[in-house]
Amino acid sequence: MWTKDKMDRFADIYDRDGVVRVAGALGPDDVHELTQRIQAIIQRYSTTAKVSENMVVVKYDGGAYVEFLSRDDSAFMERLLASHLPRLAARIMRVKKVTFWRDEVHYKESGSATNKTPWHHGIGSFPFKGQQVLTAWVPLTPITDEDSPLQSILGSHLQTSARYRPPTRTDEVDIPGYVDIPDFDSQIARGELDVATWTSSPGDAVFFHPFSVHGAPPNTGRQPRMAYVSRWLGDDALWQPDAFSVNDVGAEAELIVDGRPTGPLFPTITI
Ligand SMILES: O=C(O)CCC(=O)C(=O)O
Repeated sequence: MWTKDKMDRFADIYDRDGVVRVAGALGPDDVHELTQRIQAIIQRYSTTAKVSENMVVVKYDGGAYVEFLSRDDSAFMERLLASHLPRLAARIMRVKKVTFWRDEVHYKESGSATNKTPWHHGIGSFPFKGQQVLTAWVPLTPITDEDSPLQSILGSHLQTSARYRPPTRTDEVDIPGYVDIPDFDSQIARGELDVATWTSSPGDAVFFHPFSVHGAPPNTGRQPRMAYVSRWLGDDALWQPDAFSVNDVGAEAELIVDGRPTGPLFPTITI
């Protein structure tokens, strides 16, 4: 489907911008099946709840996250592994193999003024640290300017000397190497930064670097917005959690060997 030249072009754009869109990374059948399954989960829970051993629904005012779908539901894992996503992830990071880490859904209700995603980068909260922790953000609903499109600050992945404190962490914890998140909105308003707004079709994938700063405006549109996110580890990604890292109880302790997750829930795909 994608020639080697085309894949190399995706990797070149990624190296330059820290983010690249690949149209049609998931086919219509995958989009349909994932959408049905995710909608069923979201409708079943009106409050934050544990769905199964690892899977959780976290509800907030204006939306929900569903985390660790593939850990407990093989239908998600099978679709993911059979899709183009792992191979695209490897090509974009220019590595020979990728290890699947986790997946999640970012669901935003329609007609909201408040359910934005603030500017942040992933590395600030990932327990795996390294340059090769790639995110594939795949909308399952059509994304216009009103439907909370993902936005990326182009080239921001080149700033790797400091990690930004996650926007959810307003507590007093201080960790060396972390700084407060800059006022990107003011910098953008002054024309100092280039921002890409990823309006897209269901099944398109936006791949982005762990240091790439991204966010999304609220979903002011008429339909709920659903994005399916999977995260992929390249060679240099190692388990180094700190006090800002998101919880990943399922990957901890005995599943981590030499800094890498092991076992069937963390398959490695070699290209
Ligand atoms: O979908 C969104 O609004 C945010 C996604 C995100 O922050 C991520 O996948 O890291």
